[in-house]
Amino acid sequence: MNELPLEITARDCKIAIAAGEFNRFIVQQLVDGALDALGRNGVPETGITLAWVPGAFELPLAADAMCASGKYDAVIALGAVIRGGTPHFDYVAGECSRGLARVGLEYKMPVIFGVLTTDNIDQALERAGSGAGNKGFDTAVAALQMIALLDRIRDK
Ligand code: INI
Repeated sequence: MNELPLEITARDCKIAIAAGEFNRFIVQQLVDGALDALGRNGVPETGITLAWVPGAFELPLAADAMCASGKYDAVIALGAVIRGGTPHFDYVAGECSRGLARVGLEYKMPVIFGVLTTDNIDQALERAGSGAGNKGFDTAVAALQMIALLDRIRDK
């Protein structure tokens, strides 16, 4: 059996982060978590591009442009969609997740889903805490793991 484990390999990675400005007090913590994880894993600041978009609904288009540019090894999409009793939630969260999945498959690149979809602000804050309790941190690790895995599968 040829098993390909989850791993992070040392190579010069270029990472793009698209972040939704809506609920920025939460999303900023996700961005900070992602930057922390990238730094700890040896990605230099010069290898990271951070772009803000108005809200989660705009993340797929930004991710599409980032993938199309050919400049990055992975795209991390960060946002916070909070239900708050409005049907808007379902449209924004649904289109955002569908769009991001489509972009990743279309460009055959890791497009990592770091969008919190919660019922309330407290649940979102819980997932935007420090260290491993931070979804932004986890998404950056996932991005690096997917880069390493695709390198192995594609024999790079
Ligand atoms: N955008 C979010 O990122 N989170 C939300 O919770 C949210 N809600 O609840 O409305 C939200 N709406 C804005 C949306 O993403 C677009 O930016 C806007 O509709 C313009 O296209």
